[in-house]
Amino acid sequence: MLFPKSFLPLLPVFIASLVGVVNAAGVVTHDENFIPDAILHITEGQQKQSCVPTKNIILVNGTSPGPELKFKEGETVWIRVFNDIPDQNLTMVSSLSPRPCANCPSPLYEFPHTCFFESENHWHGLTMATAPFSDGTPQAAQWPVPPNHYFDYQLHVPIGMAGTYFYHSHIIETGRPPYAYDGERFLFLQDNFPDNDTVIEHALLAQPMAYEKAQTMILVNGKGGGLTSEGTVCNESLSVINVQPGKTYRMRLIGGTSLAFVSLAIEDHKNLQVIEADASYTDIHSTEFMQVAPGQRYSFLLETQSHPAKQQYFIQLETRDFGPPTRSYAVLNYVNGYNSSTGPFYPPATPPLTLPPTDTYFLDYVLCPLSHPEYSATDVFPTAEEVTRRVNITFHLDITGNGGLVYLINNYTWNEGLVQQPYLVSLYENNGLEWPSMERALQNDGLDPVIYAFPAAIGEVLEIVVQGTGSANGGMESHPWHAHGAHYWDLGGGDGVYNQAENEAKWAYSTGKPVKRDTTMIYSFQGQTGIGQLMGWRAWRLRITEPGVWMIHCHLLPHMVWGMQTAWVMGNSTEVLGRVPRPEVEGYLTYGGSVVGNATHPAQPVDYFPYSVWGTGGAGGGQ
Ligand SMILES: *[C@@H]1O[C@H](CO)[C@@H](O)[C@H](O)[C@H]1NC(C)=O
Ligand SMILES: *[C@@H]1O[C@H](CO)[C@@H](O)[C@H](O)[C@H]1NC(C)=O
Ligand SMILES: *[C@@H]1O[C@H](CO)[C@@H](O)[C@H](O)[C@H]1NC(C)=O
Ligand SMILES: *[C@@H]1O[C@H](CO)[C@@H](O)[C@H](O)[C@H]1NC(C)=O
Ligand SMILES: *[C@@H]1O[C@H](CO)[C@@H](O)[C@H](O)[C@H]1NC(C)=O
Ligand SMILES: *[C@@H]1O[C@H](CO)[C@@H](O)[C@H](O)[C@H]1NC(C)=O
Ligand SMILES: *[C@@H]1O[C@H](CO)[C@@H](O)[C@H](O)[C@H]1NC(C)=O
Ligand SMILES: *[C@@H]1O[C@H](CO)[C@@H](O)[C@H](O)[C@H]1NC(C)=O
Ligand SMILES: *[C@@H]1O[C@H](CO)[C@@H](O)[C@H](O)[C@H]1NC(C)=O
Ligand SMILES: [Cu+2]
Repeated sequence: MLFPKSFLPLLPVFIASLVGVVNAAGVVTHDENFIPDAILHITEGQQKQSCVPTKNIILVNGTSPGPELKFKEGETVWIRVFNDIPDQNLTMVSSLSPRPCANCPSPLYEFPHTCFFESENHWHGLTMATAPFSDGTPQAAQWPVPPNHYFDYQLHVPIGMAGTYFYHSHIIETGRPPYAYDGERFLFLQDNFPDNDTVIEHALLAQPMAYEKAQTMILVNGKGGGLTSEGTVCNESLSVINVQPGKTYRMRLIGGTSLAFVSLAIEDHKNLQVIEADASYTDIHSTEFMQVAPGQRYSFLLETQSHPAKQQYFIQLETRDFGPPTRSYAVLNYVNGYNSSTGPFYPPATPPLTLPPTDTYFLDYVLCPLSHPEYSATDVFPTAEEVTRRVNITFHLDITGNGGLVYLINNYTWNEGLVQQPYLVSLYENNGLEWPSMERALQNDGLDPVIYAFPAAIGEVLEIVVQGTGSANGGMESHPWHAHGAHYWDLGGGDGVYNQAENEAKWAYSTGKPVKRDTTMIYSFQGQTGIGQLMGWRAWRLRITEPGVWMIHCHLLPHMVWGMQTAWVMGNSTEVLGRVPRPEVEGYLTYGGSVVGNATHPAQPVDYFPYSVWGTGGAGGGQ
């Protein structure tokens, strides 16, 4: 067991070793003798997805979704990502995608103003495992990768972090998963818009806002068919999930959509046994349907029938909350023997299932962290008494004078003139961007409005309450809130206003216990309230242990575009900048610096993990 059972006793050691790490993490030259653990080529290409006509989308190794990546716990890996898009910058983003940035006035500005909508590529949820400049958030942590260059991302997967992460099928294997199963299958969900990213982005940012179209439908592993948001029938061939009778499969359900909330069930297979939520193992919780929001991941065990009455069963998926209802399918295909069909299969004429309306408490207060010491969280759930500070993220959708849309956080909106560089770069350079002030933050519910960041000190135990308020017309939408930097203990959510004592009482009487998650929901509940009135909340607890610059944001891409995101600076300057000190950090501080490689220059990244407190884990260098 290389990974500490608890962060707390180790914390002083952690900080001391960070501060004392000078010259430890060395710059390495990845010349022609270097072999990355995985290679990905990002391109843009014309593709037809289901019933949406051919348009330009982002491809990973020529496909969407991209190829699967699998790593083992304890391993340190290098993933080389080539930006083969000739005229666009790229980052493996926090949110969803390999992100080409066509017209980004500044990296900070660019975040709410570009370039996504093709989803699949980032180190989603794998936050503690990324080296400081490998998290991928462009405005927070790093410059984008220039065209025709590559970047070597270093990831380390601590023991105890097994689970389903993002990047299409980017999973971490344990040597011994806590549940037995015969195989695993992916259900990677995407949504599919009639327009390309450039068109959508411009329309979202137009004054007045001009994007009114909904996602056409849901894709499962890149394919889909059924009922589109225009009300038309889309008769395209479906994804096929092959299974054997009488077996148990781990189904990995990944919410790779950019807007759609999805409800899903399987014909004649009513016992979906949830065992993992956002990479945290849970005790088994049985449900007849799943609900998955953008950014969320679940695993459930599916026991197949021993003597199936037929060979194909439909997996039925419907969108919820945004846009007109759509319906899509995949096929659970029993491969019973020599005469089994492998398709193609098409959508049924009538839906075999009736899916429930949105459950606004889906899996809340019922999941329990897996009660097995070897797989339980590495820190201990902080009680209400341990909380040292409450922070509010209070959001509000406003309509500008010209009809544009913008999200305010704690009454402030991002001022695009503020920073011309990624936060972390500015903090190193100390050129104009001072360290966020806790004094100012305490006067604004946790936000320093001058720097537009939430500061936190290492060792604090925060209760973060994300609160929705009625928009400029009193409306309230659903939002999946996602945190980088660490998984938080999820305290549930509800209608109205958060009340800690009431919520504690609710936990005391519920069957569940808080689980460590990274993407959880604020639902729209009644969908309407007074303008500015609090309505809908989600509460988290978090021990601040990871120095760095991290994002916490809504995972709906249009909402991110409208500013529904927050930057967090955790730790003081010694702690944050000490992770990779000068002079090693130099190559990261300029756009196109020595850290990126190209045809004539090898990449020279910092080899961060061999020297880190996480231990060398795997091979410490990759191979
Ligand atoms: C992506 O393509 C490259 C080059 O063709 C190949 O070397 C690499 O293995 C592929 N990556 C994956 C994950 O399949
Ligand atoms: C996106 O679509 C618009 C309108 O069809 C087109 O003018 C533009 O060239 C497309 N952009 C890309 C990158 O494909
Ligand atoms: C890429 O990003 C750099 C740094 O922000 C910027 O100067 C450049 O114009 C961008 N290039 C493109 C094609 O967007
Ligand atoms: C869908 O297309 C398939 C293959 O062309 C065809 O066999 C099937 O009858 C079609 N279904 C409907 C409802 O049109
Ligand atoms: C296919 O095989 C099953 C037994 O596995 C048998 O019951 C069925 O009749 C076969 N179907 C055809 C079309 O041969
Ligand atoms: C935001 O502004 C409203 C109205 O001016 C005020 O009532 C509220 O207290 C403010 N919230 C914060 C977090 O400052
Ligand atoms: C957070 O919001 C609640 C509800 O509006 C308010 O009572 C509280 O004062 C706010 N600030 C803090 C630091 O809790
Ligand atoms: C940051 O905090 C550490 C630990 O408390 C302390 O040793 C160090 O001096 C602090 N650095 C700054 C710049 O305040
Ligand atoms: C390759 O990288 C080197 C070093 O960053 C740079 O000087 C050179 O211009 C780059 N070549 C191309 C074709 O971009
Ligand atoms: Cu949102």
